[in-house]
Amino acid sequence: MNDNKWWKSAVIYQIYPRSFADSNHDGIGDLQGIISKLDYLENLGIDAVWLSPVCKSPQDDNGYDISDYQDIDPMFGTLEDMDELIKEAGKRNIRIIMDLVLNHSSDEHYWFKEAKKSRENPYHDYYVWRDGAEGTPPNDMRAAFGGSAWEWVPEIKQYYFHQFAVKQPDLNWENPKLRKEIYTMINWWIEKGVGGFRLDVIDQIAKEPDKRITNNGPRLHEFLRELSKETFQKADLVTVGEAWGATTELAKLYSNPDNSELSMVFQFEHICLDQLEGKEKWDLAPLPFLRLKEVFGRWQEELFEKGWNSLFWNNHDLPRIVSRWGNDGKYRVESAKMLAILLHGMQGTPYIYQGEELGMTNAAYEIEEYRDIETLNLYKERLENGYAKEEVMRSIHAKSRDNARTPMQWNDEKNAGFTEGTPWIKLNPNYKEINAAKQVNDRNSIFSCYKELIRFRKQYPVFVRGNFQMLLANHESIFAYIREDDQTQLLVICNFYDQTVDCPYKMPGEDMRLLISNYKDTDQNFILRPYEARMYLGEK
Ligand code: TEU
Ligand code: CA
Repeated sequence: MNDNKWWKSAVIYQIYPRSFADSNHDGIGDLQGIISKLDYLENLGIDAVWLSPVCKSPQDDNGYDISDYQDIDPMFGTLEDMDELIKEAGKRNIRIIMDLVLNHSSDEHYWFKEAKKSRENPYHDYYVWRDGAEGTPPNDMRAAFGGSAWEWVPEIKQYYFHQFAVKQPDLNWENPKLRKEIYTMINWWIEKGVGGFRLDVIDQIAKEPDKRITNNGPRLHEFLRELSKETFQKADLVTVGEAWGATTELAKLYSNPDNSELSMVFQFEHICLDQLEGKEKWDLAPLPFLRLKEVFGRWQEELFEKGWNSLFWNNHDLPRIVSRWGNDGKYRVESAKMLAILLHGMQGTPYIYQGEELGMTNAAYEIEEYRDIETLNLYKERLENGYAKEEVMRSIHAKSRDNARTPMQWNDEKNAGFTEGTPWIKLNPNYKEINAAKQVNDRNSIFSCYKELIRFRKQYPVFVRGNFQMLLANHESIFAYIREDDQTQLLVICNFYDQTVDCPYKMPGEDMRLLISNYKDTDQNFILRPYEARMYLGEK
């Protein structure tokens, strides 16, 4: 059973290696760069680091296109560097979580190079092939990064299926030989001492393209249970699956406390709210605040004692939260702290994406500065389809994945201390103002707020095991809730907007004390200032 697992009181920090810290001046972050920043992470107090992919890759999708699962890309370092990272992190009680990309590989993987040689090749069946005539793919399914999901290979007169880029052919999980090969590879990483895995688009592995099924295929949970039994269950690991198609019902399967599948999933219901219904993320819609509360409340309540939540605002695919649901101008500091306090009071395992703990913001660049394959394809496609350039740029500024991928802002010196060379992507020019050096020793910084929130989760069991009750569910600007276990009550009250508001919910009892807030003094009359957030704790 999963009841006393370490990852239930853990806070996990995500590193996007190419943008974190560059040790050898080539402008790209690397493993030695990460090692040099372990003290920073130890100071923050996190328990584990999720590393976006560092395996060998042509980097068409920044490492989410792997050509060798058992080697490190030379750009990031060597296997020896990886061993050193695991060891050095371990000394600081930090575990290393690898990113497993199992839905697809790179077309430069040995398996695919073999697979496309002939229909008889032993690796042919590692991928998803269909017959068809040139120019007439099996069906009109589209790939996530634009274009058809089918690519013609003239040598063998077949199409292969790819849900993402052309250079990311989908792996065929129907093939038991492939599955076995994957388990061997995972067990090799477990032997190396990693602390767990994040599983990329795991809900898409059981695709059935003939039925136009991409995620949540009929065999998905069967595959997951086999995967877990053959690998994860052999060690005390954390596993988190990326599942855009997860509902609370499905999440209870994935994160079943019997440990038969995964520890938890990333679900995206709270993330997809600011887009037009039935459209793409680029089709912007204002944040529906009441729905945000409804979504969080439902996930908190439904998974209570039946599964486990992950808690996150950000990752390498998402815009910066302070620019999205906070205020990256006048109230940047207040709103960044408010969003942190709101999320870290909930039940689940919180994830912090690099720079979030500093309140890093979106970057609004000219198109030439973007590097992401998804953004570049989108720009081309929408212009071809007659969209106005200004409109496309507005979408890109709001939603491009590169918003999260600008280099980490360490200090106000050259290139924000990220590299002494030429950075692979332009720095956000606000690094003079927003950087780690300025915040680490400032008790009122966003960094210190995160640090305290991490500490509370270790100190007060109510953070881990308390139930959840939404307060003021229909209030138009306040997000408030109570967490409770047999001994303690935790109360969180947040103003989500830049207007002062009178909070109708007054203190439940005088014995509650203020744990943390984002203003220096607290108003006893419960008038909440712009983005004001308060967290109270009381013994029952
Ligand atoms: O992301 C899955 C995914 O569906 C995203 O591409 C998402 O659709 C997009 O970013 C939002 O529009 C995972 C990885 O996190 C991402 O970085 C990879 O590009 C993708 O899988 C393919 O491996
Ligand atoms: Ca480097």
